[in-house]
This record gives sequence, structure tokens and C-alpha cells, in this order.
Amino acid sequence: MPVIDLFIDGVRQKSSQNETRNIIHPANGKVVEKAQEASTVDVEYAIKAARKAFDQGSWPKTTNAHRSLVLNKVAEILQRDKTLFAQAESQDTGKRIIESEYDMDDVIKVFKYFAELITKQTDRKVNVDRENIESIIQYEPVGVIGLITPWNYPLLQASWKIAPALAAGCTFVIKPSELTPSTTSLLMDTLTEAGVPNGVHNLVLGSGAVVGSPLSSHPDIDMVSFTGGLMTGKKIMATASETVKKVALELGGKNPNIVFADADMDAAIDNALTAVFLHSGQVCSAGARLLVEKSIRKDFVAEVARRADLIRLGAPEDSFAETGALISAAHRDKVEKYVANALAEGAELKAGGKRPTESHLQEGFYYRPTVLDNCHTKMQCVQDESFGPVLTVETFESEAEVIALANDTIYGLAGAVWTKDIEKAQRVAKQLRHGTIWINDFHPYVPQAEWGGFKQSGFGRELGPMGLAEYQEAKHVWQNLKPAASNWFDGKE
Ligand code: TXE
Repeated sequence: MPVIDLFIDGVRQKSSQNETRNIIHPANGKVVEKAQEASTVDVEYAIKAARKAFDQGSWPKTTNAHRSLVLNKVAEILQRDKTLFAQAESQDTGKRIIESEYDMDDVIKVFKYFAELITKQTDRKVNVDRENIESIIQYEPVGVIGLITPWNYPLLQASWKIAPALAAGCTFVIKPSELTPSTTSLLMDTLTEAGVPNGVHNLVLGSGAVVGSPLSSHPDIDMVSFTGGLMTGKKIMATASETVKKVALELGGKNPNIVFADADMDAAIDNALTAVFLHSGQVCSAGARLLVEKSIRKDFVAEVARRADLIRLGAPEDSFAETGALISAAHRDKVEKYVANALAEGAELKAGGKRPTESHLQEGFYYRPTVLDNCHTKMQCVQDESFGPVLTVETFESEAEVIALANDTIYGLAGAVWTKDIEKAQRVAKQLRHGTIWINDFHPYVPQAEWGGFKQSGFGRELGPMGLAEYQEAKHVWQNLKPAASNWFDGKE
């Protein structure tokens, strides 16, 4: 059985404690490979390698043009190896091969985007309104970065961090989710082949508690960038405060999808389904909260539920399937409990709410797309992320009411507004406290546009120019071209 090794200072390594972890395929529950389970000693070694590569190595001193060339080369190699990566991603996550291929296309775009962005960045001359002064802002790499990533979009989430970190000239240690290490491991070889020097990119594998936590506590790490759950994010932020690290957090959301009565109904219904059931709801920006205007609610919900019942589940290679299994048995248990609690709270089950009955789906961690009607904002199912294929439905009667409802959440990652009245759409969008708003659409994102949360969805931005700025320090260099005494202290006795 294949075993994924650690990658430290350019060398593949076994865990010093000689332990491995089983990696399980969500579509059939079988062990498909193993991964080394790093010890704290291995993590220490990886952090030291990244520190040395930053303090003494060539990478942070290379030109923007050079790093851009390397990132473009990464994109080229990923294109060449796209099938290999997509298969590995589907094996770990259970998502359909075609979805993993889309993810790889996106990953390639992310590397190309940051390759281009870094070539455009120049020092900024500051007008100081004084003679004989040269004042320049220089953008320098933050240093050694600890990267911690989740299991839903393993390589895509990693690329949002790795591409800008490398573009900026940082070095890093990455810990992917213990459930989905394959593609991040493959990427280490891609980076080496593209010309990233040893020590700049390091991979440690294992649990969050043992292998992840040193990335937020170690004094040799300058910044930690994390995507994952809210509870873990809070821990990371608290730990990072001990050494005053820079922190970037993307912690998911409970994203409102607002449908006004004057919306294009076909498009709104179709998108209400993809908003929440894409990748079986395991998407941080999933439109899991449907807010539908009261006058159309009955027909709208009936049609969404009818179509939810028709969604075909299946394994990555099943070309008939429309979505896949949940990531793990434990995660399905969590979703099942969430639905049971929602029903106990008074939600009305309109679709799903159970495991599929087909014999070929019994081994995998499948759960039927679920629609829960008659929900309201005080219910736990409306407030908490299920991170599964579960849609809650609420109704509203006015613009002001729906804005208040959509903002009544501790999260603030994304949301959508459906209406033919564009002025109304813009008015509502303006008042929503979420980091991305789609008008008459759901899900699209581009590497050129910032992505991130308001409120407890986290802080910092990924992608876009701000996604690069996260990995840079601005240094102000002030040069006096004609030094002279100011005589502030005149030196007289
Ligand atoms: O996330 P964790 P889990 C949400 C979603 C999901 C919930 C829990 O609601 O149901 O989070 O999922 C590492 N120090 N999202 O338990 O634990 C862990 O090993 C350092 C939203 O899988 O946050 C993994 O690499 N690292 C989300 C990563 O954190 C630690 C995507 C994420 O795992 C750690 C995934 C620690 N103390 C889940 N503990 C999104 N924002 O897209 C764990 N980790």
C-alpha cells in the first residue's frame, strides 16, 4: 500500500516515531493509502528548515521576476499532471473526478494569477513634501509561514496560500488535513521541479493537535494562515497571540441565499440547489440558508425539495452521479445529529433526512440532500454550520426584514440576492455583512477578487491583491539626501 512521506528540506522522510495513519476513501470506506504521522520532533525540524531557508537562503532575495517564472512553471507542471492530481484528490475527498479536474483548473489559475501579480508590484515612492528626501515603501516577505488547510478543497485551499506566500518570497511549513494529504504532498515535488529551493517548502502530516498546533505556537514561525472550523480558528488565534504572530483565518460561514418574489424562478431554483448541494454541502460558502419571500415560498420550496430528491449520489468515477459522499463516517454522524436536532426544534422535513438506500452506496459515507422548511433565525440549525447537504428555509416579507435576517449570524463569508430589480439587489448587497455577495448567481469566484470573511468567518483576505499583501510587510525607507543638524537639542550647557 502506498505511503505518503513527510517532505522536509527537500527530502522525503519517514516519521521519527515510525507511525502511519490510514487514509480512507469516502466512497467505500476502504483504506487506500497510508500517511506518515509526524511527531513534534519532525515538525520542529521542518520549521527549522523553513527558518534557515528564509534567513540564509536565496529565495527571499530573488527578484519578483524570478519568482514569477517559477510560479508559471508550477502552473505548467500542474497542467501536465492534471489527471494524476485530480485522481488523488478524488481518492481522498470522494468528490467526482470531474469536480477534482475543475479544482485543478482553478489551482492552475491561482498560480498564474500570482505569477503575474508579483511582476506588477514595484516599490512605492512617497511624496513627503520636503526637499532632499527619498521616501520609499518596499514590500518584503513576512517570513516563515505556517499553513494549515482543510479537507474539502485540499489543493485549492493550499494554493490560495502557497502561491501568494511564494510570490512574496516567504518560506513555509504546510500541514494539510490528516484526512486528505495526497495532493499537497504531490505539490511538494511539483514545486521542487519548478525550481523552488530546498527548505522553502516543507510538508508535515498528522493531527491538528500534535502537528498543527506548533505552527501557531513556535517562535520561529512569523505568520499562520488557517482555513478550517471556527473552534480551531479561535484556538490558533489564541496560541498565536503568545508570540504575536500575524494571523489569517478563513472559518466558514452560514451563508444566506435570498430569493425575492420577482426573481427569475428557473435560475433561482436551479441555483438554490447548487448553492447548497455542490460537493454535498462541504463548501465554506455553501448557500445553506434559503431566505425566500413569503408569497412564493410554497411553490419554490416544493420544487427545490422535488429536485433535491432526484439528486444522484455516487463514487468519483460514476459518470451518472451528480455529487459524492461526505468526507468521513464521523462527519456524517455530525450531519445526522444536526438534522435530528433541527427536527426536534420544529423544522419540517421536505426532502432527504436519511442515508441513501441503494445497495452500491452502503459502504460509503453518503447522506441524502436534505431540505428543512419552517425554520427561523433563532433555531440552532439556522445558526450553526452543518457542512453537509442540508438546506434550511426561512421566509420574509420585506427588504428590511430579510437584511436583518441575513445578517443575524455570527458568520459573514458569503451570500446571494435573487431579484430582477437591480437597484433593490444593489441596495440589499450593500447592507449585507458578508465578504462576497453574488447577485443573481451563486458560487463563482476568480483569483483576481479577494475572498474572506466578515465577523467570525475570520479575517485577512485570500486571492486578489490583498491576498498577496497578507504575505508581505511594508517597510518604509527614508533617505535624507542632504543630511544636516536639526539643532532640536542645541547642546548648550
Ligand atoms: O475542522 P478543523 P474539522 C468547518 C465545518 C466542519 C467543522 C469541523 O463546519 O464541520 O469546521 O471540521 C487542523 N491546531 N470547516 O474538524 O479541525 C486540522 O488537522 C492547529 C469549515 O475537519 O478545523 C485540519 O488540518 N491545527 C472549513 C484543519 O485544522 C489544527 C473547512 C481543519 O480542521 C488544530 C473545514 C489545532 N489545535 C471545516 N486542530 C472552511 N472554512 O472551509 C485541528 N487542526
